[in-house]
Amino acid sequence: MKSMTTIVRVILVLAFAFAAVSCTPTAPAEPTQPPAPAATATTAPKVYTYKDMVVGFIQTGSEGGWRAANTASFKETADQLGITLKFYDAQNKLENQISAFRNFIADKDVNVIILAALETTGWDEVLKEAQAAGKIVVLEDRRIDASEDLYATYIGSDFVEEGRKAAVEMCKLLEGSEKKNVVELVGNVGSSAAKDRGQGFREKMGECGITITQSQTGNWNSTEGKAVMEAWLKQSTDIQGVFAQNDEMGLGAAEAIKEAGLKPGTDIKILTVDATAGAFKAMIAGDINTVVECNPLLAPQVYEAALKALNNESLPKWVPSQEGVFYAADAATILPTRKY
Ligand code: GYE
Repeated sequence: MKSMTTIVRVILVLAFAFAAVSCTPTAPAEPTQPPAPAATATTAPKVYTYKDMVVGFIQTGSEGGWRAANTASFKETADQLGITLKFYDAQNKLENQISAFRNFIADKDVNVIILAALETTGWDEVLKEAQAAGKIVVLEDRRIDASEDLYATYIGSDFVEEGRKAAVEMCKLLEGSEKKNVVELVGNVGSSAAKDRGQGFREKMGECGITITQSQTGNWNSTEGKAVMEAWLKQSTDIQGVFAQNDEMGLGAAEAIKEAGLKPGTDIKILTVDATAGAFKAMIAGDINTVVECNPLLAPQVYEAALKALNNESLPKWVPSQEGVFYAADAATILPTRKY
């Protein structure tokens, strides 16, 4: 009997031992770490090239030689770089520029909008819409009164400096003159070019006693420039100089001076801004005395800035153009070297 009891005891011990092994929850093994995720290649941001650029370009219009050269610069450079250019001519109407801006915002293909603004104001809403739509905006030629964080950068001239240069050069032209009455032909009055050139001229004209006796817009064109000058000459011929804010208005003024029986460039000095071929030819003819340069060939700089913005590279908020001054004595030599 004893041995039976022993056997039963052994069996029971063995059974329990077995159960212990199978039920006692083994201390959970170290939780197995989930497999390290495969090293996910971080998705590198796309690097844009010029061929990825689809540009909506809103031009002011086609008011003269400077504008024609500016437009040609954008079309030719786009072809050279393989950029898709959607060009819009606003025909000098601000409402056309605003609607074109919205059309380019709605155009899913357009990733860059370039604007040559007719006026400095009225842009905040469309700029915010463009930003919300993820479109890069670059200003060319004309600056605007809007927050800098609403556009990538502005590529264009320092028009105030152009005005200062104009006054300094007019002082040279009128040196020794008993009177220094100057009349000013202004571009379209809401534009940065007109506002800033006028400001710069007024900053420096006092250095030699220039007085601006008349100031009126000729809207950048020779027809209106001539008509305004004709009206002034009917009032008084006591005018020693003309400050024309662009070449076309200066050429119109020269015509009016001739028709009044006076000699432009001699009886009345003429200074213009832009330095297009027409101004060089007028300097060679003796009708215009001095020209302050304003560079229209901006497309390479603008497209380069737009590409940097597409690739999230930092940009200054303004890239000023480099420009000079040209004199009648040098015009014949320089004209053959000019691109516009
Ligand atoms: O001087 C004039 C054109 O914005 C700098 O616009 C440009 C001006 C230029 O109509 O000829």
